[in-house]
Amino acid sequence: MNDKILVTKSSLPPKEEYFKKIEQLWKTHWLTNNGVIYNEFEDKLKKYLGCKNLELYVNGHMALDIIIKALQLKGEVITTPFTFASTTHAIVMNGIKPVFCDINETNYTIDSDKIESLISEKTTAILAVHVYGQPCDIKKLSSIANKYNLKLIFDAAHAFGVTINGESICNFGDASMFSFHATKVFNSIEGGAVIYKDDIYSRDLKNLRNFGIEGPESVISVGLNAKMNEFAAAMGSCNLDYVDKNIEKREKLCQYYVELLSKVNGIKTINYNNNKKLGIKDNYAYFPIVIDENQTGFTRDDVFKELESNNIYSRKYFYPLVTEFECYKDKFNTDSLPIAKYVSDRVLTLPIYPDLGIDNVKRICGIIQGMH
Ligand code: T4K
Repeated sequence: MNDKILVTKSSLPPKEEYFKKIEQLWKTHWLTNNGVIYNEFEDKLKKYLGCKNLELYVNGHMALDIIIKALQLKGEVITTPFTFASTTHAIVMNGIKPVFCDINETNYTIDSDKIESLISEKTTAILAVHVYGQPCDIKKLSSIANKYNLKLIFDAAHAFGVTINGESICNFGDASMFSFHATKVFNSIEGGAVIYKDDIYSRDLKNLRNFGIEGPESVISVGLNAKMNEFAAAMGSCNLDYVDKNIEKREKLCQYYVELLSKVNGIKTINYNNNKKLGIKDNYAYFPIVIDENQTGFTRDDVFKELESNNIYSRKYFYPLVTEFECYKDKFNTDSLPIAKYVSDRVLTLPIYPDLGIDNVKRICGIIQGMH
């Protein structure tokens, strides 16, 4: 039996580099709370991303939660049901009602043509997700946000390394969140960041992550503990040196996937060539396929099981839709989400990570082709 292949595998730097980076901690004993490595990592990231304002957090979810608090969102927030639990949980945990908008068929992000009809006097923001690292329709979303005086926030958990006409994807909207979780294109073991436009939010984005503490005798808000520690910052700092090379390796693998799967009628992949024409530089974070059973003669679940029987573990990101979670069922609007439902019922994300190897991609595609 071949070795187990999981949907992803964390990228790690050469261990000597990581050990060298953390060695100083045995001298300083300063392990968290605004440490030296943390500050160095923050600067390095700002340079890499070409952004003005950036704050680091313990993970992407807390970063998103703190954006919502710092920007003082309330009432209703328009968002996508085709995402990881985190996006909706962050909204609901802050006492806000999520209003779900359908997604588009092209890259599965929120359908910007369907947003305006969902805006009410209670709407305070649009929280869109660059799902799989695919950019939302930023131009249209920005113009809607401007027209109705709404905040525009991006859950960019999947989108590290993506650029549009050379500009990092995080530099659009009022604020964006990246996740640096172990499963991401770029990781700091666990971690996250917020990139934001207006300096006015700096104070809250900083103090909310540290119990609202501003000084030894000053607590100015009801904050959380969402600080990134030195070991995580060191991993992020080391991994950052390899992220571009890793994205190149991912690209090659995705090219093979696209080429081999284009031979199977009824399997849809992301249109990377079209993205290139639009000035988008992809990060190849996930490799989602959408399977139309009427054309292929087999379903998404058939492929999932066939791969599993070959020791290959794909994932159904993102099934079920958030609106179908037990905790949300019948609580929020679920009508008018036909594309999200269609995609969620048919999507499968295939294994992708830098050292997956072309032979494994060929094997995975061979198994799928053999089902045809
Ligand atoms: N917004 C969106 C749109 C997100 O997708 C996420 C996270 C967030 C917000 C929140 O960001 P964070 O707070 O997580 O920073 C995984 C990740 O845990 C999660 O970060 C990610 N999205 C989500 C899409 O995927 P699971 O429950 O599928 O993870 P798990 O443990 O099943 O791992 C998946 C595969 O990854 C494993 O089969 C093998 C590999 N893996 C996993 C771990 C934990 C590794 O190679 N190394 C590891 O250390 O959620």
